[in-house]
Amino acid sequence: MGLTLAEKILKAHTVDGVFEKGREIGLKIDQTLTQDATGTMAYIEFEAMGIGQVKTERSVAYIDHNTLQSGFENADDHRFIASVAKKHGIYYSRPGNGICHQVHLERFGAPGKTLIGSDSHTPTGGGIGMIAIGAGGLDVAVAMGGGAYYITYPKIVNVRLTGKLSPWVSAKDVILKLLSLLSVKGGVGKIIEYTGEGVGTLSVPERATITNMGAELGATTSIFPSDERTRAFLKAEGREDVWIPLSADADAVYDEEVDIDLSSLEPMAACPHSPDNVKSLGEINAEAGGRMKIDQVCIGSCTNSSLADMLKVAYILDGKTVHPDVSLAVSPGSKQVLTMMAQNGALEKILAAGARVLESACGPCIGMGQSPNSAGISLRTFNRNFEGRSGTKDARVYLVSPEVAAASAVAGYLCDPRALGDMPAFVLPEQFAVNDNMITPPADPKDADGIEILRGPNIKEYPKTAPLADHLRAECSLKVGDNITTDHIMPAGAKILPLRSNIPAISKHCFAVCDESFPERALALGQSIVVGGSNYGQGSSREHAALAPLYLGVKAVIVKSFARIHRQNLLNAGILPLEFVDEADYDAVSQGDILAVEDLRDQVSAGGPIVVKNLTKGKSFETRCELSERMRAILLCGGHSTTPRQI
Ligand code: MIC
Ligand code: SF4
Repeated sequence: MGLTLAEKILKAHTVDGVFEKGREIGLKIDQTLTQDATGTMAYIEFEAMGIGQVKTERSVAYIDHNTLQSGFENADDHRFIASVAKKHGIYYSRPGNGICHQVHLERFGAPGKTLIGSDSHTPTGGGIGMIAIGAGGLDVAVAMGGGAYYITYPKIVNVRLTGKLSPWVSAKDVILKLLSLLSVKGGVGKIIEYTGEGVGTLSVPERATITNMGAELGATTSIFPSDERTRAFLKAEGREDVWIPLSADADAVYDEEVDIDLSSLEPMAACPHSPDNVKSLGEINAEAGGRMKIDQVCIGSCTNSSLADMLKVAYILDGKTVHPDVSLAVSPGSKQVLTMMAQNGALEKILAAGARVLESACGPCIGMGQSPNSAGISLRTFNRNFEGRSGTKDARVYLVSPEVAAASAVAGYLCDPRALGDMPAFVLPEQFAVNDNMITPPADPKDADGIEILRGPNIKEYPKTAPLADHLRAECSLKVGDNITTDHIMPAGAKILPLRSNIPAISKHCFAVCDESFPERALALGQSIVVGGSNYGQGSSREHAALAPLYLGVKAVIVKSFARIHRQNLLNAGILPLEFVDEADYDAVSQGDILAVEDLRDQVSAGGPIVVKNLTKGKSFETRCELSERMRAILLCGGHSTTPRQI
């Protein structure tokens, strides 16, 4: 039986476990990446392992998230990460060089390789045929130390692309279509593999937009074949030598099939507050009484900030002025993109139209500035529109393509770019403006001992964990609903992100979006349990969404279902992740109920259902905690953090 492309790469990298569907497999990781908002913790964890030089083929530390330096904290973190990188064999991409996923695609990604990154949009690398997976910082630290990265052998979904995108319809519309079909939990436990003759019509940046936002499906990762278009992209980057052709076997067997005819797609938008709340522009305008007036447009982020995107934006803005009621921000994805825009005149057109050009970084996407006005309507080319993420609690964020964003910025309302008429061919240069002067190579290993790690006063230790107790008796300190994101659990934004290296301080903001009194209540209780609905923990890879609850004494989280990375982060932190066997039992638990689990260690070891008693209601219910032998051992001893050398 033939293999899918994803299976070929997974098989070639399986170093532990049995290569069978549904079983846990340990993967050899060729490359890692970190960014600064998750990186400090990851490197604190890496340092605790006592390993000298990283054992990967290539590890890169990017500075792209915490670039607004309104205090010493972010700059201190950058300095810390730079010093760790220099000492331990890690390449360091300096602030200003660009967003990790964009730069990694340009400068380091290679078909057939495995990559894990402490950021959920690491699957961007699937655009050039990598198996690129988002993970918690601790898992990335283990991989840097040469340890395997464990996943459950996923289901493989074949998304067959036929036809060709119509003018002004974009790669963003392909992934929005898929989100409308599969939803934000439709990809959990799955790899999305793209096949079919439509693949060849898409350039690498377009493919990367699609694999990037596969994260919003909850998928383990997404992948495109490596073909002549991949080769042309790598050649333009001066890296043709890493190109290899890769595709699925003709007789590959997939678990699910989805057909998308590219020619049938139209421009769409994901409406507030979820990336799968997808509607056509016509529907949205009709709901708004004809035309939806807008306040802000932001173009950029790791989803849509390539040169190809910026060329389209420049063309649409050429000779026009941004509507007087609209603020337009543009953040090119990398120094390379910005340089080429400066060289070919695209930047001048964008500036002349009145755009506010920002540095090449995550910026508004993570609430680092550019928060919209009160109840403002913001069109963004980003990948997430969760409530409050923009920094304005009552803002309404719509996710759109760069084409829709630019056309609307000029019109002042949500606008269909197809009204622009004929679309010129946007041709990418054969040679990109390669200049790696902002990527600092590590020191020679023989000089590593002499390199001092520069630790600022805001950088605190990893919180303490403890072996799993025999009995648990604790109050339900918070009950939340379905699709709770890590932006709910541990919000980001310009005010909170500088606390990423200081768990006691950042914990004060835990669950602030849902209930501002939670941190105080949880601390006062000493230990407690959180109850939630389905797809709990969707969104980012931030392990802070597990470490803050750990610090606040959360011992277990009981939900209908978990998102993959967050569940793993809870396990790594020694917090028990339980799922209701019968989802109806969710309704029978109230905040304030006292819950108890007896013989917890024995029940976890036995691997069967775990019985939770609701002492307040006088009822019991069953939960499940499916774990491999390896993970069970880790959980029993209190999570990965107490066993950092166990790799
Ligand atoms: C995000 O887009 O939510 C982030 C910020 O990039 C996160 C990582 C983080 O919280 O630092 C992610 O996607 O993993
Ligand atoms: Fe940065 Fe936004 Fe991409 Fe996250 S989604 S890596 S914040 S650009």
